[in-house]
Amino acid sequence: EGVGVQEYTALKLRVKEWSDTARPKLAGLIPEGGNVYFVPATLRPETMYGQTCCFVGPNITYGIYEAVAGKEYYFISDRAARNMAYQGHMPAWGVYPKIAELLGADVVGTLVHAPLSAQKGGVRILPMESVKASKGTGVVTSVPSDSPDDYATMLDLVKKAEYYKIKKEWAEVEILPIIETPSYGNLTAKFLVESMKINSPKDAKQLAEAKDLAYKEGFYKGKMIYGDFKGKTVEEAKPLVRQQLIDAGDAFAYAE
Ligand code: A2H
Repeated sequence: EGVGVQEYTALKLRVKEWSDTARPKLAGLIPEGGNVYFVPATLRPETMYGQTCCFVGPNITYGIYEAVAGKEYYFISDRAARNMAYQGHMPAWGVYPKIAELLGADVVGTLVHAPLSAQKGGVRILPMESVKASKGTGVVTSVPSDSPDDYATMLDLVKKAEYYKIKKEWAEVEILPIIETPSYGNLTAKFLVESMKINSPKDAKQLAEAKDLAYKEGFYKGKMIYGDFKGKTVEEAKPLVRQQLIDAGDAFAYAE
Protein backbone atom coordinates (compact mmCIF):
# COMPACT_ATOMS: atom_id res chain seq x y z
CA GLU A 1 0.00 0.00 0.00
CA GLY A 2 1.27 3.45 -0.87
CA VAL A 3 1.20 6.52 1.31
CA GLY A 4 -1.68 8.97 1.24
CA VAL A 5 -5.29 8.46 0.35
CA GLN A 6 -6.66 7.36 -2.99
CA GLU A 7 -10.00 9.05 -3.75
CA TYR A 8 -11.99 6.70 -5.96
CA THR A 9 -15.37 7.09 -7.56
CA ALA A 10 -17.44 3.98 -6.76
CA LEU A 11 -19.91 3.45 -9.60
CA LYS A 12 -23.17 1.50 -9.29
CA LEU A 13 -23.80 -0.97 -12.13
CA ARG A 14 -27.27 -2.47 -11.60
CA VAL A 15 -27.76 -6.16 -12.39
CA LYS A 16 -30.28 -6.70 -15.20
CA GLU A 17 -29.80 -10.44 -15.66
CA TRP A 18 -27.65 -12.89 -13.69
CA SER A 19 -25.34 -15.45 -15.28
CA ASP A 20 -26.66 -19.03 -15.40
CA THR A 21 -24.21 -20.03 -12.66
CA ALA A 22 -25.08 -17.21 -10.26
CA ARG A 23 -28.88 -17.32 -10.65
CA PRO A 24 -29.56 -20.62 -8.78
CA LYS A 25 -27.00 -19.73 -6.09
CA LEU A 26 -28.88 -16.51 -5.34
CA ALA A 27 -32.41 -17.93 -5.47
CA GLY A 28 -34.49 -16.49 -2.62
CA LEU A 29 -31.67 -14.33 -1.21
CA ILE A 30 -32.50 -10.96 -2.81
CA PRO A 31 -35.94 -9.63 -1.78
CA GLU A 32 -38.53 -8.54 -4.32
CA GLY A 33 -37.77 -4.94 -5.29
CA GLY A 34 -34.14 -5.23 -4.20
CA ASN A 35 -31.36 -4.38 -6.67
CA VAL A 36 -27.83 -5.71 -6.75
CA TYR A 37 -25.05 -3.44 -8.04
CA PHE A 38 -21.52 -4.31 -9.13
CA VAL A 39 -19.44 -1.46 -7.70
CA PRO A 40 -16.16 -0.78 -9.53
CA ALA A 41 -13.75 1.80 -8.11
CA THR A 42 -12.31 4.16 -10.70
CA LEU A 43 -9.86 7.08 -10.82
CA ARG A 44 -11.19 8.17 -14.21
CA PRO A 45 -14.91 9.01 -13.83
CA GLU A 46 -14.75 11.21 -16.96
CA THR A 47 -14.18 8.07 -19.07
CA MET A 48 -17.38 6.28 -17.98
CA TYR A 49 -19.07 7.03 -21.33
CA GLY A 50 -16.72 4.46 -22.83
CA GLN A 51 -17.50 1.47 -20.59
CA THR A 52 -17.72 -1.73 -22.64
CA CYS A 53 -17.83 -4.35 -19.88
CA CYS A 54 -16.95 -4.77 -16.20
CA PHE A 55 -14.16 -7.01 -14.88
CA VAL A 56 -13.93 -9.31 -11.88
CA GLY A 57 -11.06 -11.59 -10.87
CA PRO A 58 -12.32 -15.12 -11.71
CA ASN A 59 -10.62 -16.64 -8.65
CA ILE A 60 -11.47 -13.88 -6.19
CA THR A 61 -14.18 -14.48 -3.56
CA TYR A 62 -16.77 -11.70 -3.42
CA GLY A 63 -19.73 -10.98 -1.25
CA ILE A 64 -23.11 -9.41 -1.83
CA TYR A 65 -23.68 -6.93 1.01
CA GLU A 66 -26.86 -5.19 2.05
CA ALA A 67 -26.17 -1.44 1.75
CA VAL A 68 -29.78 -0.18 2.03
CA ALA A 69 -32.08 -2.68 3.76
CA GLY A 70 -34.31 -4.52 1.29
CA LYS A 71 -33.30 -2.18 -1.53
CA GLU A 72 -29.61 -1.95 -2.41
CA TYR A 73 -27.00 -4.70 -2.42
CA TYR A 74 -23.33 -4.31 -3.44
CA PHE A 75 -21.22 -6.96 -5.14
CA ILE A 76 -17.68 -6.17 -3.86
CA SER A 77 -14.74 -7.69 -2.00
CA ASP A 78 -14.98 -8.33 1.73
CA ARG A 79 -12.23 -5.81 2.30
CA ALA A 80 -14.11 -3.08 0.42
CA ALA A 81 -17.34 -3.85 2.33
CA ARG A 82 -15.50 -3.34 5.62
CA ASN A 83 -13.99 -0.04 4.41
CA MET A 84 -17.38 1.15 3.17
CA ALA A 85 -18.94 0.32 6.54
CA TYR A 86 -16.58 2.89 8.11
CA GLN A 87 -17.28 5.46 5.39
CA GLY A 88 -21.04 5.65 5.78
CA HIS A 89 -22.04 3.47 2.82
CA MET A 90 -23.59 0.58 4.78
CA PRO A 91 -26.69 0.41 7.07
CA ALA A 92 -24.77 1.34 10.23
CA TRP A 93 -21.25 2.31 11.16
CA GLY A 94 -18.98 -0.72 11.04
CA VAL A 95 -21.80 -3.03 9.94
CA TYR A 96 -21.79 -4.79 6.56
CA PRO A 97 -24.35 -7.61 6.34
CA LYS A 98 -23.22 -10.30 3.89
CA ILE A 99 -26.10 -12.08 2.24
CA ALA A 100 -24.21 -14.22 -0.29
CA GLU A 101 -20.74 -15.29 -1.31
CA LEU A 102 -19.70 -15.94 -4.91
CA LEU A 103 -16.56 -16.46 -6.95
CA GLY A 104 -15.78 -14.02 -9.73
CA ALA A 105 -16.08 -16.93 -12.19
CA ASP A 106 -19.70 -17.49 -11.04
CA VAL A 107 -20.86 -14.07 -12.24
CA VAL A 108 -19.11 -13.97 -15.63
CA GLY A 109 -21.79 -13.28 -18.25
CA THR A 110 -24.04 -11.29 -15.90
CA LEU A 111 -25.61 -8.29 -17.68
CA VAL A 112 -25.44 -4.95 -15.87
CA HIS A 113 -26.57 -1.39 -16.60
CA ALA A 114 -23.48 0.87 -16.70
CA PRO A 115 -24.34 4.53 -15.92
CA LEU A 116 -23.30 6.97 -18.71
CA SER A 117 -22.10 4.17 -20.97
CA ALA A 118 -23.01 4.48 -24.63
CA GLN A 119 -23.91 0.75 -24.37
CA LYS A 120 -27.53 1.45 -23.43
CA GLY A 121 -28.59 -2.21 -23.40
CA GLY A 122 -26.00 -2.96 -20.72
CA VAL A 123 -22.54 -4.50 -20.51
CA ARG A 124 -21.31 -7.94 -19.42
CA ILE A 125 -19.28 -8.99 -16.42
CA LEU A 126 -16.06 -10.55 -17.78
CA PRO A 127 -12.93 -12.11 -16.25
CA MET A 128 -9.62 -10.23 -15.83
CA GLU A 129 -6.75 -12.19 -14.32
CA SER A 130 -4.85 -9.10 -13.17
CA VAL A 131 -7.60 -7.73 -10.91
CA LYS A 132 -6.21 -7.42 -7.39
CA ALA A 133 -8.37 -8.44 -4.44
CA SER A 134 -6.35 -6.03 -2.29
CA LYS A 135 -7.24 -2.84 -4.18
CA GLY A 136 -10.41 -0.83 -4.60
CA THR A 137 -13.50 -3.02 -4.59
CA GLY A 138 -11.98 -5.90 -6.60
CA VAL A 139 -14.34 -4.86 -9.42
CA VAL A 140 -12.98 -2.85 -12.37
CA THR A 141 -15.07 -1.23 -15.04
CA SER A 142 -13.55 -1.52 -18.50
CA VAL A 143 -12.78 1.49 -20.69
CA PRO A 144 -10.63 0.17 -23.54
CA SER A 145 -10.32 3.59 -25.24
CA ASP A 146 -8.27 5.01 -22.36
CA SER A 147 -6.96 2.16 -20.22
CA PRO A 148 -4.18 0.03 -21.77
CA ASP A 149 -4.90 -2.79 -19.28
CA ASP A 150 -8.56 -2.83 -20.29
CA TYR A 151 -7.72 -2.69 -23.99
CA ALA A 152 -5.21 -5.56 -23.80
CA THR A 153 -7.63 -7.68 -21.76
CA MET A 154 -10.57 -7.12 -24.12
CA LEU A 155 -8.44 -8.10 -27.14
CA ASP A 156 -7.38 -11.29 -25.36
CA LEU A 157 -10.97 -12.12 -24.38
CA VAL A 158 -12.09 -11.84 -28.01
CA LYS A 159 -9.12 -13.88 -29.24
CA LYS A 160 -9.54 -16.67 -26.66
CA ALA A 161 -13.27 -16.53 -25.94
CA GLU A 162 -13.52 -20.31 -25.69
CA TYR A 163 -10.62 -20.59 -23.23
CA TYR A 164 -12.23 -17.92 -21.06
CA LYS A 165 -15.65 -19.64 -21.34
CA ILE A 166 -17.36 -16.50 -22.59
CA LYS A 167 -19.40 -15.61 -25.65
CA LYS A 168 -17.12 -13.73 -28.02
CA GLU A 169 -19.75 -11.04 -28.62
CA TRP A 170 -19.70 -10.13 -24.90
CA ALA A 171 -16.16 -8.76 -25.40
CA GLU A 172 -16.49 -7.66 -29.01
CA VAL A 173 -17.92 -4.24 -28.23
CA GLU A 174 -17.13 -1.17 -30.31
CA ILE A 175 -14.55 1.12 -28.71
CA LEU A 176 -15.82 4.65 -28.37
CA PRO A 177 -13.42 7.63 -28.68
CA ILE A 178 -14.12 9.97 -25.74
CA ILE A 179 -10.87 11.86 -25.12
CA GLU A 180 -8.43 13.38 -27.59
CA THR A 181 -4.77 13.94 -26.72
CA PRO A 182 -2.04 15.59 -28.83
CA SER A 183 0.36 12.62 -28.69
CA TYR A 184 -1.92 9.59 -28.85
CA GLY A 185 -5.02 10.65 -30.81
CA ASN A 186 -8.51 9.70 -29.70
CA LEU A 187 -7.93 6.06 -28.74
CA THR A 188 -5.03 6.46 -26.33
CA ALA A 189 -4.94 2.86 -25.08
CA LYS A 190 -5.06 1.32 -28.56
CA PHE A 191 -2.30 3.68 -29.72
CA LEU A 192 0.00 2.80 -26.82
CA VAL A 193 -0.67 -0.95 -26.87
CA GLU A 194 0.08 -1.06 -30.60
CA SER A 195 3.10 1.24 -30.62
CA MET A 196 4.66 -0.49 -27.60
CA LYS A 197 3.90 -3.90 -29.17
CA ILE A 198 2.07 -5.18 -26.11
CA ASN A 199 0.73 -8.62 -27.05
CA SER A 200 -0.98 -9.85 -23.93
CA PRO A 201 -2.55 -8.68 -20.66
CA LYS A 202 0.36 -10.55 -19.03
CA ASP A 203 2.94 -8.00 -20.29
CA ALA A 204 2.75 -6.40 -16.86
CA LYS A 205 5.87 -4.24 -17.03
CA GLN A 206 5.02 -2.65 -20.38
CA LEU A 207 1.39 -2.23 -19.38
CA ALA A 208 2.44 -0.37 -16.24
CA GLU A 209 4.50 1.97 -18.40
CA ALA A 210 1.65 2.45 -20.88
CA LYS A 211 -0.77 3.10 -18.00
CA ASP A 212 1.53 5.85 -16.69
CA LEU A 213 1.87 7.51 -20.09
CA ALA A 214 -1.88 7.28 -20.76
CA TYR A 215 -2.78 8.71 -17.37
CA LYS A 216 -0.39 11.70 -17.60
CA GLU A 217 -1.20 12.59 -21.20
CA GLY A 218 -4.93 12.15 -20.61
CA PHE A 219 -5.07 14.18 -17.43
CA TYR A 220 -2.79 17.06 -18.43
CA LYS A 221 -3.44 17.32 -22.18
CA GLY A 222 -6.68 15.47 -22.85
CA LYS A 223 -9.81 17.11 -24.16
CA MET A 224 -13.32 15.64 -23.98
CA ILE A 225 -14.78 14.85 -27.41
CA TYR A 226 -17.91 13.08 -26.12
CA GLY A 227 -20.58 13.60 -23.48
CA ASP A 228 -22.02 16.53 -21.55
CA PHE A 229 -18.63 18.21 -21.08
CA LYS A 230 -17.43 17.91 -24.67
CA GLY A 231 -14.86 20.64 -25.40
CA LYS A 232 -13.63 20.89 -21.80
CA THR A 233 -10.24 19.61 -20.71
CA VAL A 234 -10.10 16.29 -18.85
CA GLU A 235 -8.89 18.16 -15.76
CA GLU A 236 -12.04 20.33 -15.85
CA ALA A 237 -14.43 17.52 -16.78
CA LYS A 238 -13.27 14.96 -14.20
CA PRO A 239 -14.88 16.57 -11.10
CA LEU A 240 -17.96 17.61 -13.12
CA VAL A 241 -18.72 14.09 -14.37
CA ARG A 242 -18.03 12.70 -10.91
CA GLN A 243 -20.47 15.14 -9.27
CA GLN A 244 -23.10 14.45 -11.94
CA LEU A 245 -22.87 10.71 -11.23
CA ILE A 246 -23.07 11.27 -7.47
CA ASP A 247 -26.05 13.65 -7.79
CA ALA A 248 -27.88 11.08 -9.93
CA GLY A 249 -27.35 8.42 -7.24
CA ASP A 250 -25.20 6.41 -9.66
CA ALA A 251 -21.93 6.76 -7.72
CA PHE A 252 -20.39 7.63 -4.36
CA ALA A 253 -16.98 8.62 -3.02
CA TYR A 254 -14.82 5.77 -1.78
CA ALA A 255 -11.37 6.23 -0.26
CA GLU A 256 -8.63 3.88 0.89
B1 A2H B 1 -9.29 2.92 -13.69
P1 A2H B 1 -4.58 2.70 -8.51
CL1 A2H B 1 -9.95 4.67 -18.40
N1 A2H B 1 -7.17 -4.38 -9.56
O1 A2H B 1 -10.68 3.14 -14.09
C1 A2H B 1 -6.64 -3.86 -10.69
N2 A2H B 1 -6.98 -2.65 -11.18
C2 A2H B 1 -7.88 -1.92 -10.47
C3 A2H B 1 -8.47 -2.41 -9.29
C4 A2H B 1 -8.08 -3.70 -8.83
N3 A2H B 1 -8.61 -4.24 -7.72
N4 A2H B 1 -9.33 -1.49 -8.83
C5 A2H B 1 -9.29 -0.46 -9.69
N5 A2H B 1 -8.42 -0.71 -10.71
C6 A2H B 1 -8.09 0.12 -11.88
C7 A2H B 1 -10.78 3.46 -15.51
C8 A2H B 1 -9.38 3.79 -15.90
C9 A2H B 1 -8.50 3.49 -14.88
C10 A2H B 1 -8.92 4.33 -17.10
C11 A2H B 1 -7.57 4.58 -17.24
C12 A2H B 1 -6.69 4.27 -16.21
C13 A2H B 1 -7.16 3.72 -15.02
C14 A2H B 1 -11.36 2.31 -16.28
N6 A2H B 1 -10.75 1.06 -15.99
O2 A2H B 1 -6.34 3.40 -13.98
O3 A2H B 1 -3.61 1.58 -8.45
C15 A2H B 1 -9.16 1.13 -12.21
O4 A2H B 1 -9.07 1.49 -13.56
C16 A2H B 1 -4.97 3.73 -14.08
C17 A2H B 1 -4.55 4.63 -12.95
O5 A2H B 1 -5.46 2.82 -7.31
C18 A2H B 1 -8.77 2.39 -11.44
O6 A2H B 1 -9.06 3.47 -12.35
O7 A2H B 1 -3.87 3.95 -8.91
C19 A2H B 1 -7.29 2.21 -11.22
O8 A2H B 1 -6.94 0.88 -11.57
C20 A2H B 1 -6.86 2.45 -9.79
O9 A2H B 1 -5.47 2.32 -9.77
